[in-house]
Amino acid sequence: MELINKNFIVTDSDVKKFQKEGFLLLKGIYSQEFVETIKAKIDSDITAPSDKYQAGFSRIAFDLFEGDETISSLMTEKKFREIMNKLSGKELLYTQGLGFELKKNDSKGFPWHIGTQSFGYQRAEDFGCTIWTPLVSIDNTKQQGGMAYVPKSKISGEFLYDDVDPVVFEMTQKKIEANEEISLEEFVHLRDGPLNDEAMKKILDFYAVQDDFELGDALIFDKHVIHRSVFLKDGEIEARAAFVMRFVCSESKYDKKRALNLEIPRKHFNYKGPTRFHLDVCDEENDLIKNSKLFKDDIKTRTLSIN
Ligand SMILES: O=C(O)CCC(=O)C(=O)O
Ligand SMILES: [Fe+2]
Repeated sequence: MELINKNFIVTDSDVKKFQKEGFLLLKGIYSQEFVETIKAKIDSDITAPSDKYQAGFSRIAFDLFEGDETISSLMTEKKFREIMNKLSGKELLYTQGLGFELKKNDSKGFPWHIGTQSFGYQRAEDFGCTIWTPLVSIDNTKQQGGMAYVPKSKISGEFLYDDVDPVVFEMTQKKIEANEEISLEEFVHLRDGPLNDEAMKKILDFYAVQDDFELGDALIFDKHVIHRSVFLKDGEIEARAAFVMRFVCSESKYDKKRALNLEIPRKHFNYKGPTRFHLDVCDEENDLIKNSKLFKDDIKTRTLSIN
């Protein structure tokens, strides 16, 4: 099967744009066959969310398509590796596949956020990025249902990894230890508020970009890009699923404290997280993520080396 379209190219100005803004529309990157294959497979793998944070979706999945042949073929395809290497300027490591589904007229998806969960096992300074692929076409003049994202040259989400996330979890832990009253709603507000309280939301909405997508198009965005789901309005399309792949720089190291932080609210409020990946991927602070026991059988496939 042809996975990447033969005609797809990354220009030097694409690279510049991606480096500056943190995201890039990959117009027609995938073959129709690839998209159809993923679309058919994803349907049986995504399920109703368990976690408060994923409740905005009708169905989700983390750690999707482990060992899947189509994904392995994509990761080992020369052209795909060259594209990823050229855009990021780095050797990348494929970490996780995810699925998110919005049901029309119903699912809110995620408000403005960064990858607190998906990049929450990696040091703040290490590079990470996502390829987001919608499995229906997205028309912003009609039903919408895509994503909105803010150029990091305007507002970067770096301060959330560096400052806000660590203190929100620390503050929650301290309140719990001091037996102070903290409700789940309050925690959710501490986590979502910095990007979604009134003035910040207004600023982000003002600078937001929303692309249209045809089948075969995808969006690459790095972990500093602040983004949100866009509501799927009434219309012909019943639901919008998206397939998501996460990548980290192959020299990334484990941030154990950040990973364990994610468990603080889950333990206290007694709800289940969507994945154990951040807990199982490494054991010790600063372990190289590429040496993970989770990757021991397929590290060559996951490492997008171009040599
Ligand atoms: O598909 C969506 O609406 C959200 C996806 C997202 O936030 C992500 O891939 O990081
Ligand atoms: Fe996200």
